[in-house]
Amino acid sequence: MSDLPVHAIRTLSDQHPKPSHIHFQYGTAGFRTKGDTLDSVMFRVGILAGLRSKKWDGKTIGVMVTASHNPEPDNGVKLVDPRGEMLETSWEAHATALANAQSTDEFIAALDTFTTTMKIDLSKPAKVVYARDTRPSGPALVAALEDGIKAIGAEERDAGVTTTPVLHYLVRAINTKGTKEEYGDDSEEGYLRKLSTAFNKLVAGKPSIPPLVVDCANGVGAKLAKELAEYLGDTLQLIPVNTSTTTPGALNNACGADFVKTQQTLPPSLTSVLKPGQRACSLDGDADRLMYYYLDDRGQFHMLDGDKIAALSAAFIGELTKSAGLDSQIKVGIVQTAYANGGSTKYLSERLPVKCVPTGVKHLHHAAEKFDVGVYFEANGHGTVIFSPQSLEIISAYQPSTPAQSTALNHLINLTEVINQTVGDALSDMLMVEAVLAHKSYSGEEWDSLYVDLPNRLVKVVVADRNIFKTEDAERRLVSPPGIQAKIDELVRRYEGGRAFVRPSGTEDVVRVYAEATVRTQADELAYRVAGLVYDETGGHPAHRPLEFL
Ligand code: NG1
Ligand code: ZN
Repeated sequence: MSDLPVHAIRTLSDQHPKPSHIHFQYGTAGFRTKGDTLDSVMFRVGILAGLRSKKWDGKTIGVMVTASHNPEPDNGVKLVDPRGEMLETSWEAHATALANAQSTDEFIAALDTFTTTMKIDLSKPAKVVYARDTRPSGPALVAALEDGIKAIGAEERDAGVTTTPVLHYLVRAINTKGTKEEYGDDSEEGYLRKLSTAFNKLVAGKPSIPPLVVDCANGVGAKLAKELAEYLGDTLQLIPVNTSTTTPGALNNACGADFVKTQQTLPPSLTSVLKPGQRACSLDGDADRLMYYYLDDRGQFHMLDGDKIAALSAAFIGELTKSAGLDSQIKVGIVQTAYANGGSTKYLSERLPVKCVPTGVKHLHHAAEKFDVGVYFEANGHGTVIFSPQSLEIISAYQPSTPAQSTALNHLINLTEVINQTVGDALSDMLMVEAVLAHKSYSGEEWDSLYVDLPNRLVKVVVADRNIFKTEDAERRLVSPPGIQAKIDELVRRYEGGRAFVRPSGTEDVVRVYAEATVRTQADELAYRVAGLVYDETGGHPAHRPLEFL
């Protein structure tokens, strides 16, 4: 076993001192906070990525620099494991501990203990691939990351400015190169070619698809959407809007998937673009979330969120496995969180197995792995479909006995290629949705009518200490602070079709309150009553008492 390259780490670590007053936390979305405080975190993540690669015997580890749907001054970083999936949960605490060592000496001591207890063989090779979104703080943060990668002696590959899902794709493609599980060519072009080829095959022979407006949130999705449009050619015309990636403050501002989901309205920039009946979709700042919507004949806005995407795609996959004659061997299941609309849960659970898990894609992904085909989406549009290795083997070995079965089987195979199975991917999900709509000859309106969403409202409460909030039952009930859940239950009982829950956010220093009810005004009222209750019971910040809608 060789030793840590202490000299290199010390010299470079001194150039990336930790701000003494900040406590960093590797949460559901990695480290995420103001971009100008993250220099030391980036350096240390570079080292950690190298160590993770050594632990995996030199397999490539990914690092993505982004703060997703957050405003421009924020930034963040997350690690990607060798199969393109999120960092194994047990390492989150190690990442947090290393990021919080106060000095270079403390950091080196922590690294020493860490490598010894984790039995990391430092003589192993290490490889790290990294990318960033379009945020102005990105280049400096990447430079700090590169110093970390250098300090641990890892081999680096800069994937430049690209989306989170492309980085996940690259990691999987690099690590499966030359194996029977080869995922695709390890380049952005390889990704675009893989998705567009599968899509073009899926919709071949279908009536022409009307053009699709794509709101790129003024983020990195703009670059990929434009490139994808070239690959798709006439098969699907994309109309990218909100593509101003260099305009200060434009990123995720009054546009993008998070704006659409939380405001439940059209981005103002699309008012003059979108015609009645036309579909549009919004990506978030790193293009891993997707929201669809359309305006009806009266110009009224209708949102097609992650739950609607899950319902549409699960039904289609179910139909294909049936037509292919594979329905007895391949079962489709759905994974949701408590934020899934009650309308969707009712509709889906009458048809398929549905599992509810705590918020955070890692929980959804792991639960989805237990199904032959696991369809998982958060209501906010983050999700994907994963096929188990056994299902993929069944599909590839299957001998169809009729032409109809053969056609369905080919569609199923192409679907596995169009879907980015490593992680939620807005552009890949968009192609999946468009393929299903084309197959079913659905307009936005027909898709929307699968089930009716219950009116709902999401509110934030700024409290003195969100860490006192503890939940159970997949976050649907509060166990701490004691007594509040009973009061919430009491409130919920007064509203027809009422449901509400409270949980601490994993990405912001707030507590979130969700409520739904049969009638819009009641959903709003319930949300603000519960928020007021949480505030009053736990000493919320005086400036933030949630009274706006009462
Ligand atoms: P928090 O801040 O823990 O609610 C938010 C989203 C999650 C997930 C993460 C990661 C909601 C209500 N919450 O988590 O679903 O996407 O961000 O980005 O949408
Ligand atoms: Zn995102």
